[in-house]
Amino acid sequence: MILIGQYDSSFVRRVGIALRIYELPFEHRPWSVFSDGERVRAFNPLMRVPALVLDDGDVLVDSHSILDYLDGLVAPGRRLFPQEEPERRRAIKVAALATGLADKGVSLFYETRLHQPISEAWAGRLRSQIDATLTALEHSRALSDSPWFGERIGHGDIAAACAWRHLSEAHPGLIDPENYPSLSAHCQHMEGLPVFQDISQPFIPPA
Ligand SMILES: N[C@@H](CCC(=O)N[C@@H](CS)C(=O)NCC(=O)O)C(=O)O
Repeated sequence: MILIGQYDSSFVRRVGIALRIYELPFEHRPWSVFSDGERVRAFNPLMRVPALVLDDGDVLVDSHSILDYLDGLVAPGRRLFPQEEPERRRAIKVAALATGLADKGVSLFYETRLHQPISEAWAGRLRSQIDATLTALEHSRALSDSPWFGERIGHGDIAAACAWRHLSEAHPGLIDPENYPSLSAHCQHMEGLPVFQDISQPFIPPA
């Protein structure tokens, strides 16, 4: 398998971390959606990352779809979503909120860095969506011990930490960790894990 995209994308990173935890061998092509846009488009008409090229040449896009496929490659007991309800739906909800949060962070970056003039109404809406979602994740995280669900980390834990890192680096000063103490501690802990240190890249703004 070939994973396309840079690890400064929280979406690419969550897929890379899952591939590593699942011990699935893959090649990594750290292409930028801007400077390598046409190379990315050859694999994904959306010109978006992540894209995962399978061994038969088929290409999966969108981190959730990719992880759904990868989960099917491993035994149920190793999957990174809990298999029992209600933990499963709760973890799926956390992952969805975290990836939605990352989407808002990406949109805010594009609005403030790539769009002239900046729409303050749109940027303000994005900031309020980011704050409300961080608050919801904080409440959820504060209710759980470590890890968030079950006995080991899962897609929800990973997605939240990847989104936090991207937001912090793409929007310095936007997040005040003191407002989200449980979430902040969670993300710090995750970043200390070997797999997070290995599958990582500081944020590189598009040229
Ligand atoms: N919902 C998608 C979001 C992927 C996404 O927004 N990727 C960004 C990089 S962080 C991208 O490729 N942006 C380029 C563009 O949309 O033009 C997923 O979960 O994979």
